[in-house]
Amino acid sequence: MRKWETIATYSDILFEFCEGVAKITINRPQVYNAFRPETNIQMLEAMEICRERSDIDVVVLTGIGNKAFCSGGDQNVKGVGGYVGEDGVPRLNVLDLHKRIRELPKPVIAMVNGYAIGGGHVLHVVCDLTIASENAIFGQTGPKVGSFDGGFGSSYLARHVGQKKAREIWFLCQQYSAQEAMEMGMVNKVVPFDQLEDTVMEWCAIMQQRSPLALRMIKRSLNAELDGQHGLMQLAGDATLMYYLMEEAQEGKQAFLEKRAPNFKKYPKFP
Ligand code: 2NE
Repeated sequence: MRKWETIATYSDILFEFCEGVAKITINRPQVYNAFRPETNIQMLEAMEICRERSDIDVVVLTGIGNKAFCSGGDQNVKGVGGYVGEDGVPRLNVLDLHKRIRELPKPVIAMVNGYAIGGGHVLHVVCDLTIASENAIFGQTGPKVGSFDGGFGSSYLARHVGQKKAREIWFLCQQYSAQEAMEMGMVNKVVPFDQLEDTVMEWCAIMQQRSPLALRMIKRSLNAELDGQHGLMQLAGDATLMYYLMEEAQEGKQAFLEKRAPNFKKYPKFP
């Protein structure tokens, strides 16, 4: 039996920890785990904790129950200019969550346990890996319900499935089985529902044996190809982190503090 410990308590999500894995579960079953602004604010806060806590190696994103991973934006609170939170302000803050998932220097797995529809489909697309149960259903609804995601939800999707298929998914707004989604290249693995969490945890355990810094750098590198200057900045930031870990960088700082000329000659140059 796996024992999940609560990291923090929220109204819209569960945020739990087990064996180096943080699990964020959208907990709004009455609306098939649709998100409202508060849901995204809570997920953003949880992601920040995942970033800071060095005992968290991998993050899993899922939805409560066996019906839905996430059905996108909560249509009950969609107003003019975005989804309206309890503060009365319309927001599209799920885009901040997309950025946070891509920026997190740790793998994020979408554990898709049912419908991944609309903005819920985009959420799984943005994650690094997707493992789905056999009952999962994938699709976009934007043009059917008066919305679209022209960001990662389309451009990154096209990197997964190709331009023609991405246009089909968005233009027709049809639904696809987990098997079809895997054949298209947007899902890594499909398993029976009762094996979903075990399989996700097995994949997490494998990644936990790998070098965290190597995983971080490969995530940054794969993102950089699509994310332009922002992606390069993230990759370069990590290159700087690695440089700071070297004696050569320490010598520069030390020489400054000791008011002497730095001696960089003693460090090897690689071809
Ligand atoms: C998910 C889907 C296909 C399920 O269909 P079905 O027939 O199995 O269930 P049903 O009865 O439609 O849904 C069950 C309950 O969940 C609520 C429904 O209203 C229903 O409630 P009750 O009638 O039982 O009280 N529900 C489901 N999705 C909801 C939602 N998104 N907001 C509020 N309540 C929801 C089917 O339910 C469906 O198609 N849902 C709508 C999906 C959708 O259009 N989402 C928004 C897309 S736009 C978006 O997410 C977005 C974007 O495009 C760009 C940026 C940000 C967000």
